[in-house]
Amino acid sequence: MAELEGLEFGKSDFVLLDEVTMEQFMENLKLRFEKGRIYTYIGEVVVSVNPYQQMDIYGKETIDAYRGRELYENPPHLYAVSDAAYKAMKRRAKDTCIVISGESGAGKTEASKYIMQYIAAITNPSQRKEVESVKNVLLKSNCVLEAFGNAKTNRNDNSSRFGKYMDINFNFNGDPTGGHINNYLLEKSRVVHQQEGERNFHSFYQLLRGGSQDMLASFHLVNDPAVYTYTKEGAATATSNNDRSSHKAVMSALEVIGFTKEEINSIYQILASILLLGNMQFESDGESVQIQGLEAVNQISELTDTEPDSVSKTLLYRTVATGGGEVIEKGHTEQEACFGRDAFAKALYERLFGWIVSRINSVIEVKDYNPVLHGKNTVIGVLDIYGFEIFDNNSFEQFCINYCNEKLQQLFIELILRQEQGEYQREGITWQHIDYFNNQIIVDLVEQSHKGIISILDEACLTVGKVTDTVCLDSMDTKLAQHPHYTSRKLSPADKTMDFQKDFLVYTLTHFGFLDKNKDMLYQDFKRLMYNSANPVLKEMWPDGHLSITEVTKRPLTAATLFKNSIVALVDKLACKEPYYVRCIKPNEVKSPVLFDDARCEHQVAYLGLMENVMVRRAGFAYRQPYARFLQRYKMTCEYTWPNHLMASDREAVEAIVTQHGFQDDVAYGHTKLFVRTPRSLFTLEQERAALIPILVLFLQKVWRGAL
Ligand code: AD9
Ligand code: MG
Repeated sequence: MAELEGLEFGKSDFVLLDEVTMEQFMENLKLRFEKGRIYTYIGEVVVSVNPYQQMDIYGKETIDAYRGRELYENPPHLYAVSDAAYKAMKRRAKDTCIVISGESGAGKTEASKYIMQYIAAITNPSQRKEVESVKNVLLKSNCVLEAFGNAKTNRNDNSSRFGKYMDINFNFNGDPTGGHINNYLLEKSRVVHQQEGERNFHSFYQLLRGGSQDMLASFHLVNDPAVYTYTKEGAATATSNNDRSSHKAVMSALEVIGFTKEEINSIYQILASILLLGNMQFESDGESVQIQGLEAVNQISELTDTEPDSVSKTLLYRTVATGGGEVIEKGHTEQEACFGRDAFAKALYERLFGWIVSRINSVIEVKDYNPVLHGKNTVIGVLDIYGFEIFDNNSFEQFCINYCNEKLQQLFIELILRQEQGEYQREGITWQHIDYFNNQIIVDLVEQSHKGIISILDEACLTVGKVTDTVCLDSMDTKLAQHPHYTSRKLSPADKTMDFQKDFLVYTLTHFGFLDKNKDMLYQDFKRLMYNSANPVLKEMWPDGHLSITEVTKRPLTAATLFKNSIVALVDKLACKEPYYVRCIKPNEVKSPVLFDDARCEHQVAYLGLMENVMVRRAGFAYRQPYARFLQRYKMTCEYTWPNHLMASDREAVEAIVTQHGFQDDVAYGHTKLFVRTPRSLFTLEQERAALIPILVLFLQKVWRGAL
């Protein structure tokens, strides 16, 4: 591959290392980071190290330099991979996807934004209005989703607390015509509780600090996050985000996307209701429970367009169906009332977020697409999903997040490694087997029916009576004791060394709070209250509120099962596309632009499977094409194959082309396909083909006109 810069910047592709050892890999990664070269390839995979400083590599000139170019013509960059995914989509009508992975704070969300900006910049050269508006909505949606779905954590000031997969649709011209966003498991527990030093979702601070006095007054709010239970923890926490200016940007983004004034107002009314709910206290006189201070009840009923009586009743009672089919109202204990209030606040936020996503989707949805008229509608998917997380206190969310990462790692292994080896074997090409860690076993540990962790959890949640976290964990200890990747919480911390792959999931199981979060219980009465709201936006968010207590399904799917299903669907969606990968690495824990923490980085390189990736890539062939396809594309570059060959087989004809161009040492001949080791060989052919096309067109025009 071309050495585009001097060696003082290290090797631009890890495939070019003298020896594939961890030592050399790390040396190269570190050298490049220190020289400000944050991107390095492994073949077509981009390895990115978070620079923790603004880099001057995303401007218009850089975009122009990468537009339409081949991967190896420029130094490694996200833009090159974006262009490769775009070209594959446009030239070969292939659906492609760009999967961005890495741990929290490694730079995934920033990368996804640069990728989208690149795609926006290189499309729609004729500036068609409809296309510009689609692009604008796609770009603006990031700002809104970050406000409502991101928060400051101890790992990252702008941490995505939801997973995002965005499909961008293209027409036959290669211009974006629309898109669709899927969101995964918003960490809603953050609405009511944050760890020390962390914040609630940005949206709350933006409203309180950036909302006008009039707006705040009409919502019965004051402009100080320290006043509200739900935002108190993060009130004094410094972040690099400016809440006030972000509020303006979000309001304007909402307008650009097409949210109506009423809708925008409803969004902020819901946020205000949540803040007011959080401050609500209950008191018990031993017999019944009361709400302290009824002012908040009136304010919440005003903000949610519901009756004050219904609000207070819902906060204090629940409807239950007795065994005899009788429906009665049961008063909460003080503890139940607090639980109900928090569950309601979390659900309000989660449904608000879900509604915002579907509202954006309704704007960018591809309308009136006629495949006969417009040709195949192709897609580029961009996946930016939360990375591995290990906190001091890990809970259900970390379990889900880490499970999701294991699934994606499995897909990576499957697509890059297994698929590669399988194909060489099928094609009869000599191939040196490479050992890799197959994490199927970990994925099974989590998701297998009946004996996996999710099944055991669900079983515990569905058991009538009191099953505590301890009982559930004991049951796991019994059922999973023999599993090589299961570590009981009873082991002393010293025994729980973090081996790079195997402990990501089991580690999280040592902590509590699983059952409640998995049950994700919300009294049906809250759903009915919201469904009966006179505000159409709110009502729309709670369609299930029309069910009466006797109609409610007794056994709704648990949070873990719902999450598992959504991740399985995501993996299926990715698996049928041509994947491109960005693997992000976080250089240090202190957000420093100059510090390269060797141990932390090596750890990430190991669990991302990058060494295996290099080995496969070195052993393998970068490009492959069925003989007939290759011939079709390049036959014009060889006198023996143009316009038709007279050889015994396509394979022989392809051999003739390869030999004529002198890269026979760079290829292998499979049963049905030609394998090319380095891209340079194909590039030469592409250039020659491009130079010949205008001549051929002229020639054919003359033939048609009868001039020849
Ligand atoms: V999490 O799993 O959502 O918690 P991400 O998404 O991987 O995480 P993010 O993209 O948010 O991390 O990056 C964290 C911070 O690193 C950003 O807020 C920037 O301050 C910084 N960063 C990341 N990438 C770049 C970059 N290419 N240039 C400059 C960057 N700064
Ligand atoms: Mg992120």
